[in-house]
Amino acid sequence: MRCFIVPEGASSATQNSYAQIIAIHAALLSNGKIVFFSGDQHDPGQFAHSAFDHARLFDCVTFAITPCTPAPTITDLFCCGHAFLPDGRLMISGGTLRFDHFLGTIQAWIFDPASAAFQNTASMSHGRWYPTLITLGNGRVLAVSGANDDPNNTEQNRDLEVFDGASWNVEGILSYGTDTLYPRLHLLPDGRVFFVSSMNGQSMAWSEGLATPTPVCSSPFTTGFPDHTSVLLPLLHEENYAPRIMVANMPQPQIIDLSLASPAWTNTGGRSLPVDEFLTTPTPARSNGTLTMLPTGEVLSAGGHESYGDEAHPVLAPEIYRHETDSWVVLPSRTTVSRGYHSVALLMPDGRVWFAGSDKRCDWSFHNSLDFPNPPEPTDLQQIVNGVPVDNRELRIEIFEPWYFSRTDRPVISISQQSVAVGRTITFTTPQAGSISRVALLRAGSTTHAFNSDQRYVGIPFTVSGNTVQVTVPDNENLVPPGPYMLFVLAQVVDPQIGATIDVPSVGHWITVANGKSHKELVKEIKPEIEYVKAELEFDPKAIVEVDDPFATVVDPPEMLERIARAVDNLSRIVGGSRSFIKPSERPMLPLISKERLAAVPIHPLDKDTLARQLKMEGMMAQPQMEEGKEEHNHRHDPVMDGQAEKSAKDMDSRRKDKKKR
Ligand SMILES: [Cu+2]
Repeated sequence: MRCFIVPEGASSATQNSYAQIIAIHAALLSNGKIVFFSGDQHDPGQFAHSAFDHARLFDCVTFAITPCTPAPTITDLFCCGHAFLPDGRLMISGGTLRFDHFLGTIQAWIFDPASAAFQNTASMSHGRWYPTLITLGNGRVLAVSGANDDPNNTEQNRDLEVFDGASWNVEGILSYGTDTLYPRLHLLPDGRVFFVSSMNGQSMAWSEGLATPTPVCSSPFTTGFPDHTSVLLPLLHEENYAPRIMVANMPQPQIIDLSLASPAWTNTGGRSLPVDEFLTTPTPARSNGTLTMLPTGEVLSAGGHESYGDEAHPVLAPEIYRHETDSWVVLPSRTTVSRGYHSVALLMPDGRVWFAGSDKRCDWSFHNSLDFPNPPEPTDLQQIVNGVPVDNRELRIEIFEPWYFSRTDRPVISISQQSVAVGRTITFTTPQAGSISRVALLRAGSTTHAFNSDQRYVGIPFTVSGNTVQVTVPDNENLVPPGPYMLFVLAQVVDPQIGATIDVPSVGHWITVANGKSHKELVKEIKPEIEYVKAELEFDPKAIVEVDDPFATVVDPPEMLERIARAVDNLSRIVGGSRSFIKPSERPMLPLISKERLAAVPIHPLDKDTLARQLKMEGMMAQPQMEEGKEEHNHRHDPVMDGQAEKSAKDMDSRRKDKKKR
């Protein structure tokens, strides 16, 4: 077990600038690379110059850093949200439309690992700055919260908006318009999206078809400030996939078992860190620390500060939480880089953990006067040394090798299968087949602002015959939402040193999980179409006898052909295998949410204290009041997109006004 800064053994000057850009957003791609990006890099100067082209790739094997081409240049992805699409591309939406006081952009992008490029896609109906994106079981991506694009509307974006592969659709609305930035969300096996973050003191849940989230229990928090984090603990077949969620970064983490009839947050086992030169307590908070799910099912808690932005008190010793024993263990191998606000952590395919990013101070990054001949004045919050704004970007990358990484007894698997649908099987061989204790699917992570909305661990049933292992992926797309996963195998090994039996993980093998249920939905959906065609084609002698014109009952041939073609298209998709998306016109029938139902959702008046607190998050601003009426649409907008946005903005505004009248 050890930690090291890359490149190992290089000079500190090389290590100090290695990442080239600050890694505020990061995702593990199924080609074994990590994409990381940061738009304006938390820098008002780069924002003012529309210098948003900050994205890089990190190779998890060679540690090489390479550019992404092209990276977005018209949208500032600083403080956007992201989640994986079923095909392994990364859906990204929102970001910074205005810097201080922050507004969110309506734009959305898709990052394609194959071309290493960002592609602009359909915009959302309103802006989002600090949104959370999460992939649903049907492969659509849900966007929640974020500051909107309207300087006169101080509510956060309340639309529950879903991307279906082609466009965004508002499918519900949050009950609360404040305290919801970067909400910590988890998809439960029953299809509900569970909100850890407080909404008026409650933990809520929402699923498609509901107008608004409904309360589940009280939240462990009274506000939505995102320096805490949460993780969905391993979903294990031997536990009937009971969903348990842990929240951490506070001195006393808490856990909830959502399989219980009346779930409630309770304390986990206690923590105790050795008090070092930085720590003032054995139970420090880890403000903006990260939680990373390891292949063993252990959760690695790392980084953070004793309090928000408290650079003097970094928490350098990682801890591990084991949910089987509800216990915390402090690891002997310490990280060396202080990681707080805007830092990230990701599990790598070989089981190591990647740490990057962080604001060295919780104010602006820097603006490089060499890049810009006439940079705007630094803010009074910028650290200035000898008249030069200090670069606050942490560019060191650190790798953590967990206890199992260097073992020579890690199980080795041989597998050629690259994809599987839910309800189907994966087959592989291994000489350790007889000692396998678990097969787990770990979803590739995507993370920002101390939260990883994609990471997910599902332990699935398997059978062994000789050296062959057959694994069945449960037929529940809400348990294993479609997308990129790594298959890890754990084998029982008697450790020669301690004499005990331990579960040692393999390296990860990439496998794409496809959404099998969309087939079922399509079958259900196609049935009426086939019935329609059948009815039109059926010869009805009675009808012909009763009407004067026998051809009146014959449908228009082009229309009929069109319907038949569509039915055949759908059938070919079913026969041809899995598919990623259901187009809007092909959706299964869901109860539509009428404007009346949306309007009936209560609006809660803006809490000025809450707003002030949230506006302080970026750069600890002193003056949170909004500059009403000053802002026009940002000049970097695409005029075509603007027209659409204005139209939907008008719709939504009149909806909001209607509600406020009530
Ligand atoms: Cu941020």
